[in-house]
Amino acid sequence: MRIDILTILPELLQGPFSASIMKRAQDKGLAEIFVHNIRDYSTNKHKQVDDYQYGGGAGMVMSIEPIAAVLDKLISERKYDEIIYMTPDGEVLDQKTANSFSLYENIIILCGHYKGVDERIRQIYITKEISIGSYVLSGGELAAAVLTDSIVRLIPGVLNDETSALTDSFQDNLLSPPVYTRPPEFRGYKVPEVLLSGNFDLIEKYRDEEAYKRTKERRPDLLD
Ligand code: 6GU
Repeated sequence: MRIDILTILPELLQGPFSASIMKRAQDKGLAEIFVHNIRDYSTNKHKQVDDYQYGGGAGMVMSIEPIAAVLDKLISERKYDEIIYMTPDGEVLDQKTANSFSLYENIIILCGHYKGVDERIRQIYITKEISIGSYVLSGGELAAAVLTDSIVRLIPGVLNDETSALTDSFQDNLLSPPVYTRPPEFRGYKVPEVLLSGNFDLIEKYRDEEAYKRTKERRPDLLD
């Protein structure tokens, strides 16, 4: 899968993709992530990428032309399954959306800043608008990294048995059960007996029950 990310702050996106699972996915050739600096496409002599908003009011708006220039170049090179705009007024990301995006061949992710992008970019190019929750971030970059991580880990071959996505929280609309490792007792707190029993039927039953209990207590909305 190929993911092209458009941003005015490429340095914000270097860390998240250079370690752990996202790095492994790229090293294995299962994901290709390209970060494009929108500023490189500005024809303005000051490399300006934003401007005052029509109608007045505080806050700058990201200009059409440099964004359109990157998008036109990418679109002319290959077919994209989705052109996603990261914005707090988008559809809130969930596991179902991540699952469906992970089946795509090529996607573009546009990161917004300031007051956002000129509305016509959204009208002309954008096929999906995604938010990562009901709070405001300074820009779309961290949200784009979250979205990319949620997708890349689902690409077949990225995770091994130990990190399998099948047992993730949310994959079956349930939160994960509690987990333990050695020692069997710490400051009087004991690992539940059943997990030490070696009886895998009982262990599976315990985990199913705990997952359900936890979901009912913390996220009853997932059970609806
Ligand atoms: Cl996608 N962008 C920004 N700037 N803030 C957000 C967000 C996105 N999702 C939640 N908050």
